[in-house]
Amino acid sequence: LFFDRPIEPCFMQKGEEQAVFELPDNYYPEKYKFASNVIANRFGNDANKTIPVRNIALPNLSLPMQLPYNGQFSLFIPKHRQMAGRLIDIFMGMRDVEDLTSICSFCQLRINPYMFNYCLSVAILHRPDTKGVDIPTFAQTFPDKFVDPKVFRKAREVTNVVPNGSRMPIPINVNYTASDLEPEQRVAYFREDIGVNLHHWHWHLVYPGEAADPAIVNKDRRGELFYYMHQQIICRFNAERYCNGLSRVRRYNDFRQPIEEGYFPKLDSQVASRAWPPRFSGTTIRDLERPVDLIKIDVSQLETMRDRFVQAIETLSVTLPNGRQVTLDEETGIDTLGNMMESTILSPNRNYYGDFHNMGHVFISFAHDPDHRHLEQFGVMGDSATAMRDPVFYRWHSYIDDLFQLYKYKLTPYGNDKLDFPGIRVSGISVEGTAGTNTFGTRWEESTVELGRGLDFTPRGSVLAKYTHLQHEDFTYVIDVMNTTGRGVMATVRIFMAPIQNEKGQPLPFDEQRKSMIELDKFTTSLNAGNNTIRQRSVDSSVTIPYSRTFADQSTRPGDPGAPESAEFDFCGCGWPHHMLIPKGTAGGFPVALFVMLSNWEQDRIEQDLVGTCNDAASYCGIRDRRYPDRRAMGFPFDRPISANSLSDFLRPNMNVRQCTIRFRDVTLPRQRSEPTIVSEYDSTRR
Ligand code: CUO
Repeated sequence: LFFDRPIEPCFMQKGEEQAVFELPDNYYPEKYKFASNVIANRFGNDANKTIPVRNIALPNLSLPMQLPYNGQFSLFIPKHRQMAGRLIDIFMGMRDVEDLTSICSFCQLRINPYMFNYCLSVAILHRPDTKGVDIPTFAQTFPDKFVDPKVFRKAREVTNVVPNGSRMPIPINVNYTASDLEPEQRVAYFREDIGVNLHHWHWHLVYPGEAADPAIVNKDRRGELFYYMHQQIICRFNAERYCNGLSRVRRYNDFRQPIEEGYFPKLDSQVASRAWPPRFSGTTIRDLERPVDLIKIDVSQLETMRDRFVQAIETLSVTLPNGRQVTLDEETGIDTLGNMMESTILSPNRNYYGDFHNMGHVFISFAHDPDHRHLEQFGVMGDSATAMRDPVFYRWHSYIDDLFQLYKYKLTPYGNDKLDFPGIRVSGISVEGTAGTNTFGTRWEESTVELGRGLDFTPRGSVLAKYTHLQHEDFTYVIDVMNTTGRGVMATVRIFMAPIQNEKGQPLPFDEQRKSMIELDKFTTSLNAGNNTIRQRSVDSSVTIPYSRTFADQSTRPGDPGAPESAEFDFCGCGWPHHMLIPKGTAGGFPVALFVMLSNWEQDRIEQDLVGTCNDAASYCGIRDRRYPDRRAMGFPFDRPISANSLSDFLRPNMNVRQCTIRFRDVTLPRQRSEPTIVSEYDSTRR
């Protein structure tokens, strides 16, 4: 109930077995003092039973309650992070699930719904007694962060007029935020994709930067993963740009210059009853002084943070609060820098290095109202669920990535000891699929998403919406391997793709190409002595999660007919959306290099048990409660400079490359249900 209809009080909704919550008297806020009548009126006799909520000694909620109930919530704003940190703490500290339920039913009526949802999600993810509890995908609870608000007017009409069961899906507008006059619009299908934005929100949910309990933040290599996951987003975005005749994204590195790209999000917050503010083309970020958000910071401070960061890289050492210097070593340097840059509580010296990346988001998101004189909230860059919609997101993160690359350039290129796999030869690679040999086929696809949970104070039932997104035809990698070691061996297979040329058809210099490598898959395989043929399906990618998981619909549950196999699927919402695995390509065929490397698993392996964990999208998301499942640097072998002039010069016998083509067909097909997902009807009584 806490994830359904976020602003509709939990005691007005029916849960399992048609039951309703009965709160202790002191839990009802003033406006709901008449609540016992409400329950009777609303549910009459069909509420079979009431669930009494335990009356507990309420903790001090004054800090999280400072955020206005109908306001916005941003993880990038330090004050909001502190409030959330406190609330997470409270939720984590509850003795058992009954106490947690009790405090939640109190908070749900008083705490900002966005913050409440975030903190409860983090707590459920991390409490031992709530592992495996279902939470609906964020897009169902807050569809207002993902789709054109026109949908909600239609949905209200539909829920009030058309009986449940006869409702037709409502089309969601795509490509509605700008016209063809705006060149950036050509990649709006990527920026505004619901799955892409859900992935980003989920990543930041799984990897919070702040909590009173450091264990929630301190996950294996989380700083490095911050660098790598966002680096991959930039690679993917640049590839999409080349396919659409746009040059690679320009870094936003001069904070005194106007930001050329404007963005008009055309989103409404249903909680705040406000439109998300736009940013006009040519806006320059300004010094911020917003007492309401406890923000007072000058642009020059952002520059100072940047300079200190660069200095740390140049000297390969970090200054600690006590003045001591610590060396950035090859093994953990990137992880430290990731936490310093983001920043998180794991930053070695937050006072000195500041909060560079987060404050960049904040400066940009308040550029339209830096001193709050117009009483405006932040723009889409201020929220991890919406930031990727804005072209400036990629300009900012390109710069962030560039700074990380400064560090990577300091490292010595990998030697043969790291690159070779003696006795193993990759004799051939190819791609097979309906689009043809060595061809990736792409097109548009129409899928449905459930909105019913996100519609407060409307009649119950399913409301489906249709949205159009990129899709590729399924394919299989076929890799021929000769093993001359004379015995069986275990190998890690790494598969990357990179553009060969830019938007003008000019070949990419190798150093740029290796930094443009998109990870497509990584898996372990056993090789027999002699010849082997490895066949790996695109749907099994370690980067992506299936559509059904991106849009996890709780009305199918593990064990139900047509439900996903894994009993853990609810928590595994982090993962690149599978429909975005392959860039769009072009009608004439966009050439890409497909690269495969086999490395010695004995050198890559991490000893751990993976039973019952979400481990199928580990490349960008890691594995819940486990170590990152690969000992090598993320992005290996392309994360460091390479002393070769071309990809073919770089090749070792245990690697191979194949030129492939991405061919786009401008047709829209309904989703083919090769995997179980959408159910036609959403039934709020099933959990
Ligand atoms: Cu994910 Cu800037 O960190 O958005």
